[in-house]
Amino acid sequence: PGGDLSRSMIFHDRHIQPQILAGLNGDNWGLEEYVKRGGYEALRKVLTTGMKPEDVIAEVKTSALRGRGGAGFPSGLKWSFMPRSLPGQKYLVCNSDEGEPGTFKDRDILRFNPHIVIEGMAIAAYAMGITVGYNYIHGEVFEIYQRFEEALEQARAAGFLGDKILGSDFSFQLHAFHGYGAYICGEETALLESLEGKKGQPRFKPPFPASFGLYGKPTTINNTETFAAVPWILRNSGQEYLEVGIPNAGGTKIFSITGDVERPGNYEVPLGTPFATLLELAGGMRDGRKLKAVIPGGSSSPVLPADIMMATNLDYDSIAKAGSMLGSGAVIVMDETRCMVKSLLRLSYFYYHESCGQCTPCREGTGWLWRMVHRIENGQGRPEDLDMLDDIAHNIMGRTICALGDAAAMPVRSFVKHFRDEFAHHIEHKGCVVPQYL
Ligand code: L3W
Ligand code: SF4
Repeated sequence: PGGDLSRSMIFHDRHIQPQILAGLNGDNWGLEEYVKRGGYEALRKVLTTGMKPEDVIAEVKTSALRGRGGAGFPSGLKWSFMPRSLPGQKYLVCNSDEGEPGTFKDRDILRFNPHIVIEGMAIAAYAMGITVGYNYIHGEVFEIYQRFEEALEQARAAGFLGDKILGSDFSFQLHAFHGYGAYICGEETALLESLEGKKGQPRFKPPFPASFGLYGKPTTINNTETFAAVPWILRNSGQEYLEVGIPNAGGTKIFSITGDVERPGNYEVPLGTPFATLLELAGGMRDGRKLKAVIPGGSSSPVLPADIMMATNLDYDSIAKAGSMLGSGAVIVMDETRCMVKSLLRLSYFYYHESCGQCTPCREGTGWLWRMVHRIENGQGRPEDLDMLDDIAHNIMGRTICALGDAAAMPVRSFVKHFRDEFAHHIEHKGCVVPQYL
């Protein structure tokens, strides 16, 4: 990893320790070391001190933990959707199909601290009355899958997974699943299709997985980092977790910072940390260059110009107010040497390539967007192209089965909105305003 895994920081005049990456050195991922760090204490507390499932859900609700995969949906609320008393099979699924350009936090959690995810999933399963779970791991990171399998074996051997965990009446069987490497399989319903052995294509929602999930059974899906937050909440308290972050968004968040910074990597900081602080932690701008723009939440989130970003805090509501999304916390930093047309060309090709092809606006529209940006980049743009780009993107949004359509459209609209002059210069002068691209 590029980042410092165990850094602590001062926030709101308090010393905040990382909750997920604390004490990791790259070699201490195993069970013994995890237990030495206080691992599985939360599960023991939940199962052996008479905590009821509804007490666990109440604690998670108090914590204001929000989904770390991109949507920021309140986790306690999601858990409460599970019809616990309904007879029949129910499933728990961890979405480790990390594929968002810029995001690489889940693979580091699984590589350096896999037991924290296992413990979080076991607690979640107890809270929702679930007996079977799967961790769907992105297909392009095979060694992470192997590591997780190893951690599962350790947990089973030590009695933290399997039948009658820690002598209680609670049993939970957890399995690892090696995904296929398609971006769309990170969309929760496509993931379920893929887990069932079918082609990974999104389903219509509703019904949500909470009622019709894996094999049509009630299923709760959370992101890897979301599960990893759970042991801290139960070991300490929901209230303490809430106080680490800000109201309506408790705890810390791992930000994957990349691009033109001195020290790219994963940084775990409290939600609500100013972007300027994260930039400083990452060593500032590379070679002392000037900040031009930031994509704050992975490639699906709208780009923001430097002045807006430097005045923004890293939490769901602040970034939404600034006109973008916290998303999965992938912060892509671009300096003054970056060409916005070329950058958008890369992004729009990605969505065109990854569209599953089920809906016409996404299948055709992503191709149109890419081809138009391509011609602007190659000096064949037309003056009317900028309005047309916005029009096509507008017509994709909200008209597709899953969020990939919006994710392809939003960057286009934001790049053209904030850097219109640069696009217009490309069209008029058939070249770039940025010196090295001339
Ligand atoms: C039951 C209801 N459940 C919502 C559940 C729903 C899901 C969660 C959030 O997209 C975003 C997307 C990407 N009854 C419910 C309900 N739920 N209402 O709550 O749902 P939703 O639809 O708001 O979001 P989503 O479909 O999960 C996720 C964006 O994240 N994104 C993607 C990141 C990619 C990665 C990665 O590669 N790892 O994280 C980044 O910004 O564009 O907007 O569970 O079932 N009434
Ligand atoms: Fe597939 Fe795109 Fe439709 Fe999603 S929006 S279902 S990726 S075609």
